[in-house]
Amino acid sequence: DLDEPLQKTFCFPIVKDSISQDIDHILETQSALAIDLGGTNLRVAIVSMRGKIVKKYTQPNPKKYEDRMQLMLKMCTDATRDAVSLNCRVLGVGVSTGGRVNPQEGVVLHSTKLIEEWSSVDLRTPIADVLQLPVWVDNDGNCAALAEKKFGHGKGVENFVTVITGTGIGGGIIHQNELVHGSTFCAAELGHIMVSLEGPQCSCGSRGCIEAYASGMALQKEAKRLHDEDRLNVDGMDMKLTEPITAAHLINAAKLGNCEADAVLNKASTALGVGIVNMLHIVNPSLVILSGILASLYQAPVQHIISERALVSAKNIKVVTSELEEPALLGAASMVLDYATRR
Ligand code: ADP
Ligand code: BMX
Ligand code: MG
Ligand code: CA
Ligand code: ZN
Repeated sequence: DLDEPLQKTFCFPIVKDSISQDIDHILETQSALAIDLGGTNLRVAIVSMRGKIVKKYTQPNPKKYEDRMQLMLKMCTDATRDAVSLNCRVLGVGVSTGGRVNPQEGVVLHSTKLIEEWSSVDLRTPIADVLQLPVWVDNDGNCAALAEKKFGHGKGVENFVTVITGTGIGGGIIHQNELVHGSTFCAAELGHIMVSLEGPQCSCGSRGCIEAYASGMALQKEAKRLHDEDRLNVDGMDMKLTEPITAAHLINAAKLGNCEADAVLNKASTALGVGIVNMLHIVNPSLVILSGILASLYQAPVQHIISERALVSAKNIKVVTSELEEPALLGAASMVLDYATRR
């Protein structure tokens, strides 16, 4: 066996290997705490520098401000405790949330009915006080865009748009490598692009928004309506009476030949497709990334509607489905990882 100094002198590959192991170690251990507050779920995760979710905690997002803050802080302190035993050094906290967010202040300015009691909420101060860590906050769709840019299909893409389907529809715009926030932090609220003058009521108070046609909640509403009228169930559909009706039932029914369910999905995809054509004509991205639970359902129809209804110069824009497990959470983490490691 060579002793250490000799190894360094004669066996360069071994030395190089140990350096890359050190870098590996840093990339594995330096991590962020990520929080995502959505219309249905509250998630917290420990995320490594490489974008790996080391551990994730999910709870229903409480309806009341006090309960929500309390649960969020409890989940965070539990996660920081677990981080120690998982050998993760937490550098800071990144928060993704529905609503208009001022990222400079770390404040949620305003929310739709999707998250109640969630306007004029300072998130930075209480989280920083409890955890004694720096805190970054942005809108969930914007976070999803950051995640695509750092870890996903948006890597190296200068101009792209992302649309994320959950309870609602979130959006993020990367223009010349930067997020677009707008003059009052209301840019990229892509769920509220309107595609009809009448159209279904949206949780924002308006109507005809793509969120009111194509979100998880919109499909769930339609599924419930068909179910109540006894028109959802078809042969081969195994539905327990106790389980709550979701968008999944509607999709399943359509697959098994339920024409009405199929018509609802068609309308939803068309509304989303037309909404995305509008986005193409405003920001002219080179790529559209769909994420969230319904992304794969919408990818092909949206691509088709673009080919039919976009201006010639925007017809060939590609629509892809995200490969990221949790874009909003990963984007929240990326705000920490990018700032905390900046020299
Ligand atoms: P949020 O960020 O809004 O809290 P999530 O991204 O966690 O939401 O997604 C929750 C939404 O997805 C709910 O509207 C729920 O009904 C819907 N959903 C859950 N499971 C499925 C599924 N298997 N197929 C389609 N929709 C689903
Ligand atoms: C709503 C709106 C958006 C958000 C989107 C997706 C609020 C509280 N939310 O359109 O800001 O990006 O929902 O949210 O105003 P999710 O609940 O589907 O993740
Ligand atoms: Mg969400
Ligand atoms: Ca947004
Ligand atoms: Zn709306």
